[in-house]
Amino acid sequence: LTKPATLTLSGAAGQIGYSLLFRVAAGEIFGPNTPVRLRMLEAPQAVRAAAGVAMELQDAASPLVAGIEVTADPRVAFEGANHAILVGARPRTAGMERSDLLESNGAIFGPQGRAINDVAADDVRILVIGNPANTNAMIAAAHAPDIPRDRFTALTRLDHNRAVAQLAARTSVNVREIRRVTIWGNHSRTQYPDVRHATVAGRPALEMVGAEWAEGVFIDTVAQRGAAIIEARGGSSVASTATAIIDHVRDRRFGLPDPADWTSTALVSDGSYGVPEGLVSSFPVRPVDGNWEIVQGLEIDEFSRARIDASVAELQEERAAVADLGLI
Ligand code: NAX
Repeated sequence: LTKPATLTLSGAAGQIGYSLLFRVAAGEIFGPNTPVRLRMLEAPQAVRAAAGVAMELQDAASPLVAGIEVTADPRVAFEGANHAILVGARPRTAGMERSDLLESNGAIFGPQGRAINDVAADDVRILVIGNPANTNAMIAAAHAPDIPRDRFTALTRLDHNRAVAQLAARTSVNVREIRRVTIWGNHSRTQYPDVRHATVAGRPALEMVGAEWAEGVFIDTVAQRGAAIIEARGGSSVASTATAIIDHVRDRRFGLPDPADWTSTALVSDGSYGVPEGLVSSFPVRPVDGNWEIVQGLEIDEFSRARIDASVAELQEERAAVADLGLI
């Protein structure tokens, strides 16, 4: 066995936490040779529920679990953390103004960013799931000046996986035949799922599916999948989100099954593809030495440009709103 990894999960008593923690304990992220210390961060009113989940985790008797701690204090939770997975957020409720939503999330992600900055391990990587995920990641990064920007990501792997699955279903192939799909922009309805560089069993995807589907039904299905699941299931995506979190962290550590492929994550823009620096936007990425690197040099046609710009415009509005509120 190697040295244990320390993973801090916020929102640990929530639905995604309940699905994710048991899979981490079973070795799905770090493999069978790396023990994990689990730190469960919750809001004070849910600490008791988190302690109940911790009891169940103990009862799973996983040989890979090197410790379980429950706390409501970010400075305790992130102490020595190698992986910070930030699920806990203030959800949007009926009638809530966007500024209220951003403000209450600022009150969560600002202090958590500061705590990560001060007490996490030197190699900490941060993945934000709680919505609005991109902007919450930007807020956390703004409060963690000592941590390199490229450590901060927001999850768009679920959108990516949804896009891969839709393309595979449309072309009647196994998902393993799909390469080079991209999610651009915000984890929201404005996102741009892009198959223009994608291949299906080595053939250009666009030729196989046609522009009408790729620019219409495909984009709508992927971008509105979360809403479709809420409508059908009566609750938001939980197990598929846990799968996407596992895929994201595992692939960054261990690499993609095909190194010529890429995946998607939202990260702090360095200005690539005309996305203003500092916005947390989704890009095509590959893991390089444990960090995500943006795949460079892809040709962006007029259709893609307009779709990327539209989603980036939404991110810019969110940034302006949190700047007005003094959150960054
Ligand atoms: P739940 O409401 O079941 O769980 C959230 C948990 O976070 C609760 O237990 C709550 O007590 C906790 N929490 C609230 N404030 C906290 C704080 N300051 N510190 C620590 N914990 C805190 O929601 P769940 O289904 O688990 O989803 C959580 C988040 O994931 C939501 O914001 C949701 O919008 C987001 N999603 C993001 C996705 C993505 O692809 N990026 C997809 C799925 C999901 O909808």
